[in-house]
Amino acid sequence: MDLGAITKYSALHAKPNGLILQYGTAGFRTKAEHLDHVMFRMGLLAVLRSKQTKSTIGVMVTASHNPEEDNGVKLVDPLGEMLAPSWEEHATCLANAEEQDMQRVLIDISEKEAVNLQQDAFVVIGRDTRPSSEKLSQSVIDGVTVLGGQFHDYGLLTTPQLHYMVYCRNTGGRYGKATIEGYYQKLSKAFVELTKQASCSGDEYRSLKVDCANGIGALKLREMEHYFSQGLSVQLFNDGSKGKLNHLCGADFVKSHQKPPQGMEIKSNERCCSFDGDADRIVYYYHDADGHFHLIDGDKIATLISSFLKELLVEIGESLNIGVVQTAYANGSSTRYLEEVMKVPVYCTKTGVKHLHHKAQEFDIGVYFEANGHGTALFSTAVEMKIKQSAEQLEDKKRKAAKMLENIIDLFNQAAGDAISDMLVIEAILALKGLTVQQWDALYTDLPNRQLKVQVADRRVITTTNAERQAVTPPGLQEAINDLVKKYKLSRAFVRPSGTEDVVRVYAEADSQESADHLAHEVSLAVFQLAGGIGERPQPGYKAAETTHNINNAFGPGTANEHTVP
Ligand code: 16G
Ligand code: MG
Repeated sequence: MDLGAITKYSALHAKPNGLILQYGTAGFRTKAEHLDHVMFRMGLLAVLRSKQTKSTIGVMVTASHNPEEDNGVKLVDPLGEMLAPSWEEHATCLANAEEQDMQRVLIDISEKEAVNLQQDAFVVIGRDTRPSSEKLSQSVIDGVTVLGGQFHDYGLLTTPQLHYMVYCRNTGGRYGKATIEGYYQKLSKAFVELTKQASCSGDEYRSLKVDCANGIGALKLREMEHYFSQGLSVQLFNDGSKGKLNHLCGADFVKSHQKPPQGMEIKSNERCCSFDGDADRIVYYYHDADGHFHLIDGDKIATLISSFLKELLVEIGESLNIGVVQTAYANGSSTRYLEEVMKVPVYCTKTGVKHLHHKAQEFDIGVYFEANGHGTALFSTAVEMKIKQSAEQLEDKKRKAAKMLENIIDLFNQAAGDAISDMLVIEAILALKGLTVQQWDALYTDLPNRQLKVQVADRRVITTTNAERQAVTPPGLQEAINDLVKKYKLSRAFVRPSGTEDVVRVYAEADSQESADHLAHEVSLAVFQLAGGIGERPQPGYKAAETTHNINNAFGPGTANEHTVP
């Protein structure tokens, strides 16, 4: 390590005084102007991680669904997964080190992690379309270079595309070619093969409106469109030519506001979807004949996908172990449908993609989705081999199903949840099953639910267990929630400190919207009283007229607590 050079270059990427940041569920995220030093330092850290794992490491510059002025960075581990937890701590430590402590912190990390500094390092970098991203990714490159690492800058990429590149590079090309064409070709080939077998070929099945959040998804979908146009025609909205990134559009907006994005005309029963700003989340929606808006969230996406996979396995005659992974935010109706109707086992993990991804790896086939639209399906190597063999050996009908499954496996981005890949999977399944968007939506009816936020002096006083479904501290809170839940039918409620905002989140679900609203309000009051609430006491406030059919995981804007659906 050339400590002199590190000190010299680090001073060119100086840390603002007093700024403390934490590597959270999705890396570092804050105002872009505060991130130059973090980018440089993450370049350094990526080199150490690469040396330690003897693998290519990814660095993605994005702040996903945050406003355009923000930015962020996250590191991608060798198999395309999120950075290991012990390294998240190193990232936080390094990002917050004062200039004079930089050398010591770097040496500490290298010693703790037994990094062989003589080892070569390779880092790949991607960025979203934010105005600040190009300069910030240059700072990452500075960090990589100072520590003697090699790099490849992919430039503009969606987050899941960068995960894909890392995965391809570290598996010797077995997963795919680590180029943007490689990605387009792999997914499009699988998609076109699949949709060729669909008997319904009317326009209704083959056209889709896509809201791209004015982000990177628009650029990449436009580049990719002609590869799969034989099977699907996409009409892009919020493509970045006019509007601001994530402003009044995108998956996060649609999900939390329960309404269509600005700039998209929707005719009744037209199938529409929204990506978020870095295209790793997707939700679907439509307007019914009466003009009512219907959201189809991650829970229903997981249901469609896992039901289809299960049906294929039955046709092939394989009894593989398939599991669906959700979080506590999954609507109770989706869990019941999967367990009782589809007979698929369902597991619950803490919020945050890495927890779901990790759990899904335990199955032959693991499908995971958060209600907010983050998710994908993972297939074990043994399953991939088995299905490949079956696609060649079995008799006709079974072979057809095996071939379909083989293509579906190729169509999923198994490195990370991916809006483009998920969209193509969903479109292929709808076409193959001849399902309209309404029929898909009608698989089950969501239980009415409500989310609120409560402000407390220190949200860390709330600790949870059982995948965030039960509060351990403060004392008495869980007992209070239990007593409140008993008052309503089909009810459930939980609270957890947010990992991205300084609030406590409250979720409640019950047999009617009125009951869900009451329960959420009462639980908010319990949090306010027992967990050190600050500001105005939570007020009751939902009127029937203000509710919508499918309030789910609505992390809308709001302060002390939310009373209206914005
Ligand atoms: C982050 C997570 C997302 C989770 C959300 C919860 C990743 C890539 N993203 O955006 O999965 O749903 O945080 O936010 O892991 P909250 O802790 O504020 O409720
Ligand atoms: Mg995102």
